[in-house]
Amino acid sequence: MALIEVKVPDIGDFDEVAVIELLVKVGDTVQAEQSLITVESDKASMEIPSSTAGVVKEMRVALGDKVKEGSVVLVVEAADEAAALAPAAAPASAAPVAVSAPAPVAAPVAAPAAAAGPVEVRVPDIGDFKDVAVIEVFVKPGDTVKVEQSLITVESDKASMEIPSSAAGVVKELKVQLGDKVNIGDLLAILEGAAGAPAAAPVAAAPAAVATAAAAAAAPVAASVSAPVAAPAHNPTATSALGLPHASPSVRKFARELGVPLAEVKGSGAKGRITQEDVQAFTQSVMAGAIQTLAQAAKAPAAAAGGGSELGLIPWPKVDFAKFGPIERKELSRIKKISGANLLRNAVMIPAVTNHDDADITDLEAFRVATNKENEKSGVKVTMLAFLIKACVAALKKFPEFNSSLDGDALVYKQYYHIGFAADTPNGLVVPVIKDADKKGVLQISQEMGELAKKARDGKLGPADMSGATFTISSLGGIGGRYFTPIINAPEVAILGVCKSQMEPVWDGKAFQPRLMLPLSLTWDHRVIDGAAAARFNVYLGQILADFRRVLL
Ligand code: CAO
Repeated sequence: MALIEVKVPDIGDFDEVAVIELLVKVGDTVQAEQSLITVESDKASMEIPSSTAGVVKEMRVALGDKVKEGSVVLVVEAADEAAALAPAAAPASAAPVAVSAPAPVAAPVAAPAAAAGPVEVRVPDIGDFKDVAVIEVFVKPGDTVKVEQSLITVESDKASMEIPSSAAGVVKELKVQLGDKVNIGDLLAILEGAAGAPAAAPVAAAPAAVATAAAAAAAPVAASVSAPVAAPAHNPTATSALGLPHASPSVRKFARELGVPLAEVKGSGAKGRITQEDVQAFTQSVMAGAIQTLAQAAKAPAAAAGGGSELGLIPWPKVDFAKFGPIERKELSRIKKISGANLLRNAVMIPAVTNHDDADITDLEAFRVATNKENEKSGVKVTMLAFLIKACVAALKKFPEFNSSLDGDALVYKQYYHIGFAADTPNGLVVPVIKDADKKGVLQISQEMGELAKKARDGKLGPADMSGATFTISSLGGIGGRYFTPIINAPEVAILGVCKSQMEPVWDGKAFQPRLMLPLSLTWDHRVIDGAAAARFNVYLGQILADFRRVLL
């Protein structure tokens, strides 16, 4: 087994570049062409691949080291003799990925020289890689650019580089936009008024050639081998003006996939370089901050009424309504302020979905009417809502996750069935709770509901009357409508909306029959419940309402 020194290949005529990432460590098995380290200049970064396959025996570079062509990166125990021979025979084969040996002399750049007319700026020879993506565009039509000023950044999965202008002038037309894929020779921009551009401008054919005209002219091939890395440090205006965040191509790619703006990420690496961990930490902090913001917005009643800046939204429109006609201004009731803040939090924080269905309550309504007739003297009116509460309890028992609450990463299954019902009062919406509905009959529930609804209307409900619900029903049946999308009453995970029943023709397989159909709208928390479970819940609820004997099964 031969020990092979893997060296930095020919990366152009620049002196030294900094090692900004170590991608392997001692003991790792590497493949030929696998990236070993990332190096970076002020204009570009690139990954240096291995010239051979084998096991890493020794690292010869550390973060922050400066390397140049010929510097030993690491020592590899070659996988086999053939592989061991390869790099010895051709060390330069490990040219930095994607920037191998572009030849500026071949670059099809229109020579701007001192031309006064339109000048075409094209993608220079950027090596043997194709279809690189434009990830940054620094100029726009109307901008005045100098020779060597960066126009765009392109990026492959292994390297990113800025493409400088080969001429000076005013950008008349920009021929690329973000996301475009470009290749050598593609037209980038048309410049006008290029008079005064340096006569030596053709050397800008390759990005590296911006180093110096004289140097490039003297040693064109070497100068352009690692074109972007060879880009000069003597273009500080462009760099600082652009303020590009320092990050390797893979980190840039990672950030782009997550939609993280690198400019806002604080780098923890050498000289503020952004690492993958920094991008991850940024994402986590943004998520945590967003959730906290939502919670704060929900807590503060004022946020419910306006603002929106807490959520990064545009401000609430401020309109002088009196301009359009007479108005009267009334403060929101205390209940409306409190319920508004809760509704906002629940609407924003719960990934809620609503399923709509119909239940055939023809027989149930006939039974309810008959029961009320029999009990006329008792003074207790049996309501449809009381039957719905009993039916829901049966469905909650069959589908226990609907009777649960989220607690961090756990689900708390409640073994009691306290059912809240939305009650409309002159001061706003309140939700009194029927406790232990599973242990009570429809008559008792009807009676308690009547009492609680009266207390609600009189503004006499206490906290105990409104706490502990495991599931809520919101019935608009006495009013009208077909379906609606109720908002879950957190920390519950589902709510049933009920609208007005009506006679409908229902096909029984032979003929249409007039049936009393009750519209149901079940809203559920998708973090806890799946769509199929919600559909099953509704179907089962409908079956029970159609025939309560099913509860006994
Ligand atoms: N379909 C058809 N008719 C219905 C019905 C339904 N689903 N539900 C009730 N009705 C009828 C009843 O038969 C009754 O008619 P009669 O007066 O002819 O007997 C009438 O509507 C009133 O019904 P009820 O006395 O049984 O009252 P209720 O149970 O429907 O409602 C309560 C009680 C407290 C829920 C109700 O007063 C209320 O506040 N509803 C509004 C709830 C609400 O605001 N929800 C929205 C929340 S989201 O903003």
